Amino acid sequence: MPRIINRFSLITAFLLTWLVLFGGCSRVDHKQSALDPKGLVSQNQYDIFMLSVWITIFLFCAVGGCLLFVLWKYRAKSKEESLEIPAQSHGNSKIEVTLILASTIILVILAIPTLQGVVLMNRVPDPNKTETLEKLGLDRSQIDGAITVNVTGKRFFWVFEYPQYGIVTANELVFPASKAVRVNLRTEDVIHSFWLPKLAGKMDLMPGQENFLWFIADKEKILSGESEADAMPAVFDGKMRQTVFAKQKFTDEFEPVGGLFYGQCAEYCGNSHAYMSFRALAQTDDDFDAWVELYQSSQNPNLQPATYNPETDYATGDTVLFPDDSLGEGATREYRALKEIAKGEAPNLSEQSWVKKHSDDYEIGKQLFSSLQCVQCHAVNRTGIGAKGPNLTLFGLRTSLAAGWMRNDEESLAKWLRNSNEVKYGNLMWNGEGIDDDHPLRNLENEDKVVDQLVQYLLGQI
Ligand code: HEC
Ligand SMILES: [Cu+2]
Repeated sequence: MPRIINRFSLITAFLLTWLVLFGGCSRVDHKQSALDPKGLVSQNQYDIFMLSVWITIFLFCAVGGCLLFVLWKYRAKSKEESLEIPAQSHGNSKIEVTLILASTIILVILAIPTLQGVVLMNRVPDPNKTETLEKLGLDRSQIDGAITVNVTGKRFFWVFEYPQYGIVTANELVFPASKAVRVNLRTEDVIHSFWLPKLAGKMDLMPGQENFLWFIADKEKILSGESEADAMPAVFDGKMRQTVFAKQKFTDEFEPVGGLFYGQCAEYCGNSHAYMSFRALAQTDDDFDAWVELYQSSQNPNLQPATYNPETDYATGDTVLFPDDSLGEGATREYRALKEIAKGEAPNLSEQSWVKKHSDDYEIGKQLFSSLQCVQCHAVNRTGIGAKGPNLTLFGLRTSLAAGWMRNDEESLAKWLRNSNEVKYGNLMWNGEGIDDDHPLRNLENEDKVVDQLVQYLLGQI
């Protein structure tokens, strides 16, 4: 009987230990898992990791096996034997040389792919080296069409600038799935670390030094048999946001959405470090181009609507400004042409010709955005590249809020605006330089109407 109990408690202890040790680990394909590579560079790092895991398992078995063998073979078989002192010896050159050689060979086996991996991650392959491309399974067009993103880490969010296109955004890195992405890494304050486990691995951002990494998604893995439109919902028309919200009901929920990758700052940088995440959104070439175009027109001051001009022909959908005194003295408001309007044809706001582009709440929210001094830190155009806060152009297309980790919906956004410190402790909107209790942004807690108008304005950026 005691024997059974013994065995039973042993098994229980084993299972409990297992549970404690691995209960915290979740699915291998979880959002920030390096064990679920979906790109060339991350796959390479995964392969090297697995090679070292197998080598380690082999060593564990070999050393452990030898130990068990020796323990068993040379055990004392009788009482007398256990009292005898065995013959003493010291060293065995043959065994020692063999062990040194074996360790060296193992290190070389590990070093070769590791060094190759370092070379791979440090430079985008030369498009003229057909042989290298073939070995990596890449097509020349994937490299020729590479895009560049200048990443700036700031406490506690990310700025993404696309120098080729002259646009800038924050916290969501939109990229074409079939092209290589060069990432230049800079920081404006302390050391951060850019970690995009499923695609790119990890690299530090150092003050006064520019670091680099690159990645290219494995499109087949993202599609996994689905059509492009289903597997990679478009960002520019809001499909990505809808799909993410449909699958993930709460802020902390994770359900995989094709084309959506999670990243994280991986170097402690202050109070809100744990919430300094970001997202990378893979797109088809067409959807990426459409997204770039939309951004370019939103961030191009020459394309902003002008005051109505009786000397101009307007096409259906054109936007112009008309004065609107209901929004304040000298205020203007955007109107959209409902039909083709010839020169001077509809100088007045006839309902058959012009329609208000935005709701009243949106327009008031837009004014509040200036009067409450949000513009002190936020830009809704390209000029804000050095701004203290994230660029909010087309904010209504973003899936996430407060650097990648919250749902960007009306409810979370209102919560954020009421008291961002409660949502993300230590963030530099609430605790920024020069912000004290008198600043308007610290006094929105009970201003439901104002908060709602700001929300309408911000999410209306589409
Ligand atoms: C002192 C500068 C400052 C002021 C003033 C300021 N913000 Fe911010 N804002 C920030 C910073 C910094 C962040 C990034 C916070 C984080 O995620 O760590 C931020 C984040 C945000 C975000 C989330 C952006 C994203 O990419 O997730 C929104 C929305 C926002 N602010 C709106 C506002 C509004 C509306 C106002 C005016 C009431 C305002 N901010 C005033 C600095 C400021
Ligand atoms: Cu950090």
